[in-house]
Amino acid sequence: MDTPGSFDEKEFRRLVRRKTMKSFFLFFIFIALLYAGYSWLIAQPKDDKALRPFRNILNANGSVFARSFSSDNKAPEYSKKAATPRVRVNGDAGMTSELDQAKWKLKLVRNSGSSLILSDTILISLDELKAMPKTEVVFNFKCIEGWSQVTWWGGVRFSDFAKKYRAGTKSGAAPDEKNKQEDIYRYAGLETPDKEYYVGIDMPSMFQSQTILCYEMNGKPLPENQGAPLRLIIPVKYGIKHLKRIGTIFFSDDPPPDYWAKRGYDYFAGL
Ligand SMILES: Nc1nc2c(c(=O)[nH]1)N[C@H]1C(S)=C(S)[C@@H](COP(=O)(O)O)O[C@H]1N2
Ligand SMILES: [Mo]
Repeated sequence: MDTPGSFDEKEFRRLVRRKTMKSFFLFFIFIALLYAGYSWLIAQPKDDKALRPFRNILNANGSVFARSFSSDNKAPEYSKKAATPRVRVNGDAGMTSELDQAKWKLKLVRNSGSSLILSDTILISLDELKAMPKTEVVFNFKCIEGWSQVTWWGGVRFSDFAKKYRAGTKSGAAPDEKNKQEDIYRYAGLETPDKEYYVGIDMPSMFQSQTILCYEMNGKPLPENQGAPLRLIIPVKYGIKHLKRIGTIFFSDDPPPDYWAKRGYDYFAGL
């Protein structure tokens, strides 16, 4: 710098000024774009509590996962010894009203198979379900709140149940490998007896071999706060879908209303 002529201070200042102006200009454009984008976003209508662009992203993710879902894929299973003896109790929506456990029966709304009668509802007792083959599953139960625990459940495999009671098809035929794809409803809906908690679940997940209508936990009758007399255990889904205290099961080609999806969460909620 002490060599005369090697440093033109004027030129240097001009350069610095130009760069500074450019940076400021870009900075303001950036802020303006950010502001415009944010204003646009928060002005969007909401779809079940989630802003529409976010809901669209959730649904797009959901359909990608639904398409790549295979009923042959299993959630990892653990040994019974790995199951925690103290199972967390979480969520009591639809569980606060009185329920006479002895009088309880499962309401199954199915298609009669006749075009004259749209649906017939049958009542199924817990004893009838217990008389069916029992399936047990030990898996890592995950809640969207961020906790998880290895838990052990027992009950009737949903696919066995659907076959026996000819549920989930439009023709009223027992669902098995021979069904035509169009004959199987796209969704199952489950709700508590008081209808305060309800979930909608895609049928491939319902028919997955680890999905059970559950009446046992840790080899003992299901405690009331864990959903007695009957709850859903569906290891391919997050906790929100494991509805406790099932009152009614029905089927539909449209997605049934879902308690947490209405409150802004992902409908598919797969793991
Ligand atoms: N009826 C009913 N079922 C429910 C809920 C609820 O609030 N009501 N909460 C869900 C949520 S968010 C979780 S994580 C699990 C918790 O099951 P647990 O209490 O057996 O741990 O239940 C699910 N099933
Ligand atoms: Mo949860």
